[in-house]
Amino acid sequence: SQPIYSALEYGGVKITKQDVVRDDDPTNNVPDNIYSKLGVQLHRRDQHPLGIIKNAIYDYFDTNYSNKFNKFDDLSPIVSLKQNFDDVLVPEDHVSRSYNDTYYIDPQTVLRCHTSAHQAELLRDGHTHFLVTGDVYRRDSIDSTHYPVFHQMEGFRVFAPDEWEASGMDATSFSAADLKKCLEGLARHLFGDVEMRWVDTYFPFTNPSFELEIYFKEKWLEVLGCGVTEQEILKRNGKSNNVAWAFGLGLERLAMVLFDIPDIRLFWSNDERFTSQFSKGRLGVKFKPFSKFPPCYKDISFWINESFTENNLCEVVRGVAGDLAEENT
Ligand code: FA5
Ligand code: MG
Repeated sequence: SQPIYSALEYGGVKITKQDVVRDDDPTNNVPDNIYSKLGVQLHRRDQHPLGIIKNAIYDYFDTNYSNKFNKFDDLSPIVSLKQNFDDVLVPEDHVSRSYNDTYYIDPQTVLRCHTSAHQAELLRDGHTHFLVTGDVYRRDSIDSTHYPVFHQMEGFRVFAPDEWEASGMDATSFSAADLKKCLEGLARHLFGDVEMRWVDTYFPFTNPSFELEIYFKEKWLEVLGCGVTEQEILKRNGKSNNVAWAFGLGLERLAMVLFDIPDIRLFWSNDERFTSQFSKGRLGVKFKPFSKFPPCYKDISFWINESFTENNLCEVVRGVAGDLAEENT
């Protein structure tokens, strides 16, 4: 179903089309087709592959961390520049800040390009274990694994000093080891036995930083970024004496692996041949491809009399269709 422009609501806050798209503002680069994705919230539909995978990840965390992780999936994707970039230490001259890469509503307001935009506020609110799921927006190219609107889940865990002191490791190594163990466990929970590898990378907000790749359809597919949180972020938000880890999962990428979905564009399909293949809580389903063309029904009804035989009808049909006509059902 399409969102109704005038009725977007996040966490009880109403947002109108004018709040997002302003025709007279040259700094606004949010096109209508992107605006129409706001408020759809595929990740909150229990029978959609993104909702199913979100719930499966929740199960993993609830089971392994005795419900300690607080969950947020309704935070507004409209955030300040400060939330999206400054709060997570993205440098002033970083490409991700450009109008070419990010959707700007006005010079101080963007559509979040990652769920990391919510780390600082949640830390300040006193949360030490949290998961944030949401739609994120990037002026990215479109292909089978990239789409300008996709979904991420942020995970964040803060440790108290006694937790790493007992381990005999330094705080950073302890946190990195715990992070990798957590995410490898998650991958096994979702996929069972799967080929995966860690790749070192860079993020402004973590150090060290890693990406996890999974082998899928003869290629390595990047499914998440993560790392040990920069101490500066903890310091600014009242957690100077702690250490933390964070991750950002690409939910479509994980769902593609789990359900064998070959193309990211399918997640937006309202076609019943897609939506009817998934149901709440069912992880074992493998996607069955269908024609790219919309369904098209051409039925003919007619009256018959007692002298009708099936072969009479077949002859009439073959007279028109030739050998293309195959089966009577
Ligand atoms: C980030 O967005 C970081 N905020 C993740 C993070 C969080 C790192 C916390 C450290 C700590 P990245 O741009 O790599 O990182 O995106 C994360 C994941 O989102 C990717 O691994 C991929 O799975 C997914 N992703 C990125 N771009 C797209 C896209 N255009 N379409 C679909 N999925 C995408
Ligand atoms: Mg990446």
